[in-house]
Amino acid sequence: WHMFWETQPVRHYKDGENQEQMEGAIDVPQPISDIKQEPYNLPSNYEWCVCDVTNDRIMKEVYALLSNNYVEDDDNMFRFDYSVQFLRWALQPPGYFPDWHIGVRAKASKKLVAFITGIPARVHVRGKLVFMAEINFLCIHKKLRAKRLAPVMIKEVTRRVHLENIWQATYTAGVVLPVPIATCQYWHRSLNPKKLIDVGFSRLAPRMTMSRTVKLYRLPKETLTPGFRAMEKQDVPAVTQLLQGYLSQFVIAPDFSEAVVEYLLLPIKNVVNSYVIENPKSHIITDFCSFYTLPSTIIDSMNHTQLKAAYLYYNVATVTPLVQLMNDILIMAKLSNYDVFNALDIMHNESFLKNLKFGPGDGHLHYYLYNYSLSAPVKPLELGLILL
Ligand code: YNC
Ligand code: MG
Repeated sequence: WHMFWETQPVRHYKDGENQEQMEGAIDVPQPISDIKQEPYNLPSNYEWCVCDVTNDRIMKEVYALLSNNYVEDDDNMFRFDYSVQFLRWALQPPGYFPDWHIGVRAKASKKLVAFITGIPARVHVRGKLVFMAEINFLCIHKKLRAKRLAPVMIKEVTRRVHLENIWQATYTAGVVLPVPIATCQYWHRSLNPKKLIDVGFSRLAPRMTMSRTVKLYRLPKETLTPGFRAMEKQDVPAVTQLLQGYLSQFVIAPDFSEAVVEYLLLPIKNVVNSYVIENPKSHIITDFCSFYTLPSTIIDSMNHTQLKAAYLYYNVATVTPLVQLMNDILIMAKLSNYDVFNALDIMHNESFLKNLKFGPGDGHLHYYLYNYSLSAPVKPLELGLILL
């Protein structure tokens, strides 16, 4: 029973699986003038604020909230440690709305106790272009949990999205809510097996010694594909073309303009790494791959405080075999001292995961749409969208 979600324009379990579903918006847009003009009411000791992500002092508060209270794994051993730089990058794409970065403060102390964000995105859904909000970083301080604050925050971000005449949203979560459009799994590729075993992220396989394990995951000292190099600004048109061509085959995929590609995919140290293959003779850009940096805090460890993780982001292989491209990106991550490389089983990732010694993780990532019903659920390999 979902007291809040029952009231929202999302698919519900009672809708019935056998019954054929319509595809498209669940509720029609309202006239903007009918949208509530004032924010929703918070419990009387709390107040709304806008978190200006360009402000260092405010970003320190956001970082403190998230690094202590955001997503943990099921065993509470690791917690996401999004950096300030990363949050700035994730929250200011072209056309972003500053007032979709919403905080809640205690009235008396002004302490930041909760956060939720939205950014605008154009997403293709089975060939239709839909303007959406991507909702992320919903976080409530551990001491304020289970007080029904989350529904108020979700309603408030929804109100602000509606005021921009946007009626659909997408989000991912580790928890099951009504109703996932797809359920994916993370796979992990050890780069620094000794540390991963030391901190309890992975275990020594039966009948394996540490030295055999280290050898198993060893990677070459340099990339193998001729013409592999970091993406540069001049590559933006070619990379945009590659992505548009490749992503059009998926049921759900972002609509990438050159402006968005330049913003999201040009390398930023410790935030996003992107590479192209430039054919040494023709100088044509034939392939592209990228990852983002999201460390986790190791909650109770003696020797280590942080796990340095790379997450596979967008890739396009047109000439180089995908498995070879992915081997090169693993090599780059290893050379940059990452401990682990993570990838979802979306797009064509299944084709290389086992080959490149990724192992399945526990825990799932569920994808959702708000106010949009699909006529059929989507398989992970039909997903072309990655949220940060
Ligand atoms: C969640 N992750 O089911 P019912 S992911 C959505 N996403 O409602 P309370 C969630 N809803 O079931 P707490 C949710 N988790 O009664 C819980 N809920 O209908 C629902 N964790 O509220 C839940 N971050 O305030 C229930 O719960 C209701 O105090 C209960 O707060 C929840 O960013 C939370 O995992 C998650 O900080 C904030 O546990 C808290 O427990 C926390 O009593 C650690 O809430 C961090 C964490 C979530 C990461 C994410 C995506 C969020 C999507 C939100 C939905 C967006 C909808 C679209 C809006 C725009 C629409 C347009 C147009
Ligand atoms: Mg609460």
